[in-house]
Amino acid sequence: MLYPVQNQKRLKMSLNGIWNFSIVDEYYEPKFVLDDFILMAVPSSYNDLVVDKKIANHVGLVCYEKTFQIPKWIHEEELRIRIGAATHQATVYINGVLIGSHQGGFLPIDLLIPKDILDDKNRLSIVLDNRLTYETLPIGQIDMKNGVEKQIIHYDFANLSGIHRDVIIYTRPVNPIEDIFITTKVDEDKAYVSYQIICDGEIKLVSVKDKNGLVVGFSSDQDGMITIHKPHLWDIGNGYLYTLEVSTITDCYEEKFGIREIEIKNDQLLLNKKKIYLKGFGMHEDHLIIGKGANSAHHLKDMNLLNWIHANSLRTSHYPYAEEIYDLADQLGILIINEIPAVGLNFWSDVKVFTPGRVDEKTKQVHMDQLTELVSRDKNHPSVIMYSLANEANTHEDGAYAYFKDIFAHMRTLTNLPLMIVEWVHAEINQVASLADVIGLNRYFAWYSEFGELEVIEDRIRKDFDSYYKKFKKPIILTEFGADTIAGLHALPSVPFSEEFQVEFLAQYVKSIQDLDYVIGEHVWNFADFMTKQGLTRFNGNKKGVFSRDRQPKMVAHFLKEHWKNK
Ligand code: BDP
Repeated sequence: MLYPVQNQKRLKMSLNGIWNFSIVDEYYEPKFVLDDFILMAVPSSYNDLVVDKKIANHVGLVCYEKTFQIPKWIHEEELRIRIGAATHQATVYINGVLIGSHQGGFLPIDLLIPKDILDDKNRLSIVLDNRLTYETLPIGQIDMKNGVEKQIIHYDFANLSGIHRDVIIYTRPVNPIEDIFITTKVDEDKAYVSYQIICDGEIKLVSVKDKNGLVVGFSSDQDGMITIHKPHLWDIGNGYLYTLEVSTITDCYEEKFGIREIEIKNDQLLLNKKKIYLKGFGMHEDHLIIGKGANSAHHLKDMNLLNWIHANSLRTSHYPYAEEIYDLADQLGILIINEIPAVGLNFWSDVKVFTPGRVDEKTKQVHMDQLTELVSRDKNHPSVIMYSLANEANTHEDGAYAYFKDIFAHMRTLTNLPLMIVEWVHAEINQVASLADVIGLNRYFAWYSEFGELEVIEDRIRKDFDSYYKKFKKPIILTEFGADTIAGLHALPSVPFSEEFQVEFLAQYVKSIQDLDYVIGEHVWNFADFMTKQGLTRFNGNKKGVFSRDRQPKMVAHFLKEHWKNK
């Protein structure tokens, strides 16, 4: 799938802005104009924009509506609509006619607009259903309470809902370039750029241009290989990008790519044959007011903060992020572990998760479909160095291995990049981690267990990590460690929740892993405070951020900046 662009052959129009919005019932079909609506911003979550709790906490269906016109001079071209992401199921109608639907709130919806349903003025209706079940990712359950549907979720971020990414109408010419696949290989002072162009039209020229627009190689084959002499490698902090320019008789498209090699060798992570260590965060798409809405200024600010703190990487916990994040990471040389929303696959109780009727064959199919869509979307981003196939699933259950065996096998047909699974269970009972190339461990000693006892951390971590390494012989990333911290709360001596305690807590963790050779990275939980469902252990959200929700540093940010400076 190619991202919509505007160029000499393609036109794109943004439908972002203010839409009409209403809660609707189960049987709603947008036959007529919404007559009872409020105004809503797109892209954004609707939850924090409104003042009405009923809307903010709504579980079920809503309708977004907007009118648009298409210039009469668009004749031959195909018309498409693309919604970057909408939670979690989106059904799209134009002038009351259904044109398609999509399940999965963190990946794009791309649909053909049949021209014969268009009028001079058109009404676009997008009906969203934010309910999560065993046949969605993330999974969830719906419960009835006093005649009202309640969403049960087993993961720790708010089910912020809405049209979260750009809505675009775009054209493609006759015989469009459907897709471009690029892989690169480095051999001494040469790079081989293999490409495949999916297109029915005749290819005129395929050229590779360097950062300055100079042609460094070309071909006229549909599938081929272009050799680049003395290539500039894509690297951390140096996101050197080439462009593959394709022109056919009817179409043209420019796809950016980087030349870099990722490898796991002798328990180390290699970038361009050099050992690297991941420093960074598990993050969330989560901001004041706009919630999970994509916003260029927020994206860039987050990248600038990563750079300031000397981080080199992030995990898209716990779902694929907006494409712009990957574009920025490509340009800035930031590494991304790309995670699918397989989160909540454990109930923090003895209840079995991997069993028929819960997480079963149907869930597995959804999981696989989303992986296919994810790789299709992100395959050419040099910043993506690894995929994470689940976060904290109950991998000790008997059903888990059969489930994940198929998930990993499927993913290996889609990508050659290393695959990771992020674990909470202990090594002895883990039945799944052998399938992964890299194991992520989320650990909260001195927080969820032995609360406040900083002195236990080192011993617990070492024993736990060593047992993982001994059993699985795979490199490990400390994918989560953190303590809730109220910005501005100070205490000497420190107490949990104070900024001083967060510094001491993180310092203990990084010290515990510093001489474990098989540890290939540390990602603090979390980059910034974020919204969760309300609960006794959540004071208006999760406060484990190194930055506050409005992106101001807590004390610990300065500690990490210093710690990562020369690491
Ligand atoms: C881990 C989860 C993460 C939570 C974190 C926490 O992976 O999503 O936010 O714990 O409790 O279990 O802060």
